[in-house]
Amino acid sequence: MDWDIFMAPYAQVVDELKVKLKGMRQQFEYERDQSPIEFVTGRVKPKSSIIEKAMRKGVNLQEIERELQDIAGIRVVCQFVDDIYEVVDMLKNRHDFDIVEQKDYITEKKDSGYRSFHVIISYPVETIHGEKLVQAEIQIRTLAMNFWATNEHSLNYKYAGQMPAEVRSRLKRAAEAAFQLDEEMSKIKNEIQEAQKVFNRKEEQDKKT
Ligand code: 0O2
Repeated sequence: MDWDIFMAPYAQVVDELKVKLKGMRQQFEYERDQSPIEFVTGRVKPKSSIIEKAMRKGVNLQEIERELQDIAGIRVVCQFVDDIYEVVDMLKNRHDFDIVEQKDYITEKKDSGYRSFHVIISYPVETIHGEKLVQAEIQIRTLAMNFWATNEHSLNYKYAGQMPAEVRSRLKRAAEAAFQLDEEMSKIKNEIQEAQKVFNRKEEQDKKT
């Protein structure tokens, strides 16, 4: 299999989705002075990770496209837990892709302590051979969930699946602390948003003068 040819549509999907979701963020800022989307990132899964995941799941090369749903990955990071569900609803209302599956790891966190909302989509991408349906995974999470997941991901990599029990249990406690932070912030969401609106307007004024 020619890897570059195989990966090209995935890279295009990541680029297109980043533009579209960043556009949503921008539109919210113009219309509401604030957005449920804090920032958007995207990546194409590296070849070594694709092969490692395929082997772990017992998937052969011909089945990769169907079985690995996160070769194209987009991450939408929000300030508040409510914002996650607002973003999910907006994704459901779009007509430029279909939702294949959704996984709510917020109401049902993973054993590791991981929280996030995953939406798997089927995205029609134009290639030089015509339209191709490509799966992509959109992970939607709060800043606190993202902080935790990024740190846990690094530790998982460091310990290559052999994480000491003490580190694992600290991570579980940290996941709960991060979630408590989300809950506390949610309680003062309105106040925070009012303050941010005032601040944003001041910045806009400063830019004009
Ligand atoms: P990377 O490096 O982020 O690409 P699985 O069989 O659980 O590995 P599956 O069934 O494809 O994966 O779907 P799932 O559970 O929705 O997980 C897919 C992705 O979610 C992972 O991709 C991670 O990005 C993220 N994720 C899931 N569980 C955890 C977790 O416990 N900790 C962290 N930090 N991230 C998690 P990859 O391929 O594992 O990694």
